Amino acid sequence: MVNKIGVLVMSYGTPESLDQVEQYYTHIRRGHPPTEEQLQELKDRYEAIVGGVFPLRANTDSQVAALQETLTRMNPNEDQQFVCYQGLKHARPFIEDGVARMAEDGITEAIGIVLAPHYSIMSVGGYVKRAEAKAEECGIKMRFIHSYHLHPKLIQAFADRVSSKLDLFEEAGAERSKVKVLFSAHSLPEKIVAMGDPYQDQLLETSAAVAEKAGVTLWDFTWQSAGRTAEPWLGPDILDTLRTLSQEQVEDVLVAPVGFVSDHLEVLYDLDIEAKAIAKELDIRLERIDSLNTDPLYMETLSEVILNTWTKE
Ligand code: FEC
Repeated sequence: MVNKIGVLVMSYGTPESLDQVEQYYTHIRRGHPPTEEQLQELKDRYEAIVGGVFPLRANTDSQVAALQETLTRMNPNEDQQFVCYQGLKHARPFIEDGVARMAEDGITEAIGIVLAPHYSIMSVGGYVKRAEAKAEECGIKMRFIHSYHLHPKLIQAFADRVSSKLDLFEEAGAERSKVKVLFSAHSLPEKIVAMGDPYQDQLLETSAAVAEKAGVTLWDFTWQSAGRTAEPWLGPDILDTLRTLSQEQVEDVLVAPVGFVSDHLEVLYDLDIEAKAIAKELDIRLERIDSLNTDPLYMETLSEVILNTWTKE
């Protein structure tokens, strides 16, 4: 008999329509509803990217489907079958819904992975805590992958994207070695540093590995998308970094958001609209690497990490 193993594939989640933005934002703010002004500002950002469509939903669906296909193809053991379930942090199906569905299907053993390569207690840690609690309630034995930020196929996938965008700069007449590559990721509150959180170090390790693979020497790391709260967030923010680069007479910048794996608001708005507008004012040519989405190398990264973790433990 084939043994079915659940794979809880966790991602941030996004609303399904503009009507759901308030509920979604309230969930992100741990039950505190946003003000009218904050809500309108977020709706405006969604409308600006694709006119009220929420690309992260279709992208997560496609990633989970592609992962299922890749895992099935790469799984060497015919006696066990890996079955993917989706669990979102801030929207339906919630992480708890995904675990409950596994239980309904009779799954007793599962593994959890997040569609974000770097660990922070405030990001991946939050996903894992919720999945663990629900799994315990449902009697499912679960193990988790906390990070995979240096997997060679992930590094290769990012490096390929950096190289192909540098080709475009060259074709447009720029000197390849003078293009500044800015690796970026979602900022988090500064307090994580005092907590000894590995998030920042892991991001720098990914950036250095991608730069090396792509033969890039002129690079830096910057934060983006800091939350709109009073507490200090990790900086510098990309908008400030662009201003500094302008003072240093840098004309060509390629941003590589290595903390994200798909097209969504933080990439399509914060980089493609907001950062590009500032770059234009500063006379900087700013381009962005394509997102991984269902890149086969990314799907193989996830599959290998899942299969290796499963057989090792
Ligand atoms: O396209 C979409 O609909 C969703 C895009 C989206 C992704 C994403 C990823 C991460 N976040 C992380 C941390 C925080 C913290 C706060 C926070 C707030 C927001 C808000 C929106 C939002 N995030 Fe997000 N995040 C995305 C979207 N995020 C919208 C609320 C408005 C705003 O501040 O812009 C602050 C919460 C608080 O108020 O306490 C912290 C991290 C990631 C990357 C890892 C992951 O994917 O889990 C870390 C995608």
